[in-house]
Amino acid sequence: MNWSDEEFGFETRAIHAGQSPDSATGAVVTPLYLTSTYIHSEPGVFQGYDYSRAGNPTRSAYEECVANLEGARFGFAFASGCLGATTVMHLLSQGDHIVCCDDMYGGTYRLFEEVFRKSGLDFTFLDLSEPAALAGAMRDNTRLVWIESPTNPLMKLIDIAAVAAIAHEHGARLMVDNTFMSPYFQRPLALGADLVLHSTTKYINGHSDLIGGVVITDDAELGGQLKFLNQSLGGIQSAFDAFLCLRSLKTLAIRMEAHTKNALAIAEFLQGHPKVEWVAYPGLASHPQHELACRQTSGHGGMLAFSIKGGLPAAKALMSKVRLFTLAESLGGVESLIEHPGLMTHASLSTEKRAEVGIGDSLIRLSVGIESTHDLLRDLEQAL
Ligand code: P1T
Repeated sequence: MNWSDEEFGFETRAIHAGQSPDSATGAVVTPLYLTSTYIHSEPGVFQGYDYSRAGNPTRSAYEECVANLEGARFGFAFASGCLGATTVMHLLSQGDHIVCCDDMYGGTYRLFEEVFRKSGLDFTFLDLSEPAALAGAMRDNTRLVWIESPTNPLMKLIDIAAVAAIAHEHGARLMVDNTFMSPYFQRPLALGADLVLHSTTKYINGHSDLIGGVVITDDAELGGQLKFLNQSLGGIQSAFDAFLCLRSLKTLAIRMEAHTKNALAIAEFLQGHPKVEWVAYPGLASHPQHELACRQTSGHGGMLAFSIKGGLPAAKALMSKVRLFTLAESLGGVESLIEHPGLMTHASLSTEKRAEVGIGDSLIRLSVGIESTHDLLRDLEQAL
């Protein structure tokens, strides 16, 4: 069946794309194929699968479904978001230059600066909230532009269509880390991006019970290269984790709506609280790029950042007083999390780098879950 987005809505495709009843048993749900290898009827002749690093039916169904949701033909599931990023870096060669947004997940920054710079790749990090800044950073050897939108943790937005146009003018490709929005709210490939990454640890799986990543493209050449790299580097997602992600996709749409409803209520509450300096949530009219958020995404998601008055002591006091919000790294799960980027997710950045990007001591990040709105508000109110 062709689950085209012209014919079927997101929710339908999230439940059916890449999946049909099992031909051997009639099982409605895609079975979990726990096998490393597959029979050959004679040497070199097999029924589509020969070895699970190269392909596994459960993983294939999931890869097809998640790629479909991003409006693409090719998806590759990895053991983590970082392994997806690592594999993308292997599309490049020694001496190539990459331009990245300056505010990004600390682990991705560390991977680029402390691993791939040593292998001869060159990186420039800069604020791309104004896309025109990109043109000045492009060089003859720039092959890739790498952005998050919204950025982690400051929730800055980047105009994907504008950045794609500048990257392409200079012969480079654009990668968008779409982890915060999920394909339900933002479709970077339709805006001109060439590649999309998700840490599926977050919204795509949504239940905080696995680590995973996926890289998606609709470009046949990139798709072929990624297939080769995924098989050669071997950073594949396990069949069991692919099974869980495939199941989770079925509720992505309703989860994202619930995350957004709660996050907006919390952002509005925090914005009006005397102990809060500022709140960064793209769904608030006070967000400097609210207009872009409304144009580029169909919803604002569950992530927000805010600055508390009183610096680190006040931030620590709040994080010790919450009862429903769990003090933990990660995001995108059904349960609400609170964290301190400077001491937790972005601790791998030097103090100077954090200051330069704007990740201060009073910055707190929330991943708003899908618990009762009232309970979440009450928890923050008592803790503040
Ligand atoms: O943790 P992993 O699945 O390897 O994904 C890395 C990653 C990539 N991109 C973004 C935007 C991310 O937020 C992450 C992981 N982030 C966290 C663990 C965090 O708490 O921000």
